[in-house]
Amino acid sequence: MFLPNQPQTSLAIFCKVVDNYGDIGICWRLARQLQLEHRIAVTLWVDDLRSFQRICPGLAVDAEAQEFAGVTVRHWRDQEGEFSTSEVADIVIEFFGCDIPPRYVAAMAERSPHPVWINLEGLSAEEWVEGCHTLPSPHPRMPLTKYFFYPGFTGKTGGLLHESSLEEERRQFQSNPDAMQDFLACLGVMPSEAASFKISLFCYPHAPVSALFKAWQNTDTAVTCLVPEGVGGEAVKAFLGTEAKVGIMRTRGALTVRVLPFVSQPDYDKLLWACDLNFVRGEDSFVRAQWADKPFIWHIYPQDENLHHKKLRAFLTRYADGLERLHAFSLCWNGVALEGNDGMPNWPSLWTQLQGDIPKIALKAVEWRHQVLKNGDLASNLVAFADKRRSIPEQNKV
Ligand code: TRH
Repeated sequence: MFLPNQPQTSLAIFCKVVDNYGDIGICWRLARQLQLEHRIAVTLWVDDLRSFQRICPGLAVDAEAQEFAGVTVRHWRDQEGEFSTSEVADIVIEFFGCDIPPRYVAAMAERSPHPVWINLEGLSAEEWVEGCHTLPSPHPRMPLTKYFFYPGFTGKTGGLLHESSLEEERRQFQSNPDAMQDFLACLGVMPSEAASFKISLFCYPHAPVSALFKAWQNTDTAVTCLVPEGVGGEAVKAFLGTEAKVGIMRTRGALTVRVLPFVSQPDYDKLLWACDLNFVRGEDSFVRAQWADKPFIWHIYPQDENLHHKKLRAFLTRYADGLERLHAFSLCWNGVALEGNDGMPNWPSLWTQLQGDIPKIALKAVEWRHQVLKNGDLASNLVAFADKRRSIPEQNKV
């Protein structure tokens, strides 16, 4: 909550890029929203500026500190930094339980009042999340308590990242065919491709892309698949018959595949809004697809012992209830064998059935967005939680 006569709240986010772009994608989105909508002075500590620059083209990769879009971005080089209590923020967020520098934690313990310390966890639709959301975890040696904060799909979680201007921006864009056509044209998409059934493809390397391309190639509906450079690996290269560089495209049968550049996050939203079906992955693009009012297929981030299959099923149970064909297609896309059918998936049939349900799935997409937004957005819920903790006198804090 921002009150004009109060000193500006400070907040630090520590982000360790595990791999890919989701960690920094989520932290960057959160940092910008906290600064813009909650007037919080945000410092974002990131270890891998090169990954960051991929989704934020204007960022310098060799700067120790830089101001970018109202956020102070600090290069988190190692665990050796020295920190004074005055450098410690009012609210400290560690993303995905990354280990923040020990001397920063020590300064947190010396600072009065102690900062609100939050561990922002990954997104899951599993039931257990509700029981863990905002649980306190007292530090074993210092007078500090860390709180677990879980994003989620219900009112008993922290909700999902969603900027207050997003709906209006999307509505304006989707109600303006010229704007959509111009946007796609800027990415090199030809009018004939823009007029076809457009699919954006963002998945992990192990996705069964070749099999799906074959199914799309042999249908009677013209399909244009827009794939960011570096995604879809060998399958895209094989279809194109050459290196999958930006601007390369090829048509075989009913399928045209075009390689796009990796674009900024706001432009990636526009791509999702302009397409008819979106294949997304991980966490952030998965959430952005849920705000696009378009059907989407999720490629979940793989985990050992197929732990991710449980997460996938938990989400499909909530989202694809009554949409059996979406459910079946999503399981096969993630390598989960369908009940009683442990052979290779029949992609032409899976695609034909999914295609037949697109109108129904599109209606569900709109309904789902309204349902999830009722829980409030992650940034606002997190600020409200932190404000509540800060209003409790030190001696009464857990
Ligand atoms: O890149 P990811 O696979 O990141 C993953 C997941 O977040 C996963 O949950 C996490 O455990 C793992 O990292 C370590 O997928 P994700 O989450 O969709 O993040 C991609 C980001 O890239 C997202 O913010 C959207 C952004 N993006 C662009 O900005 N421009 C683009 O052109 C594309 C394709 C993506």
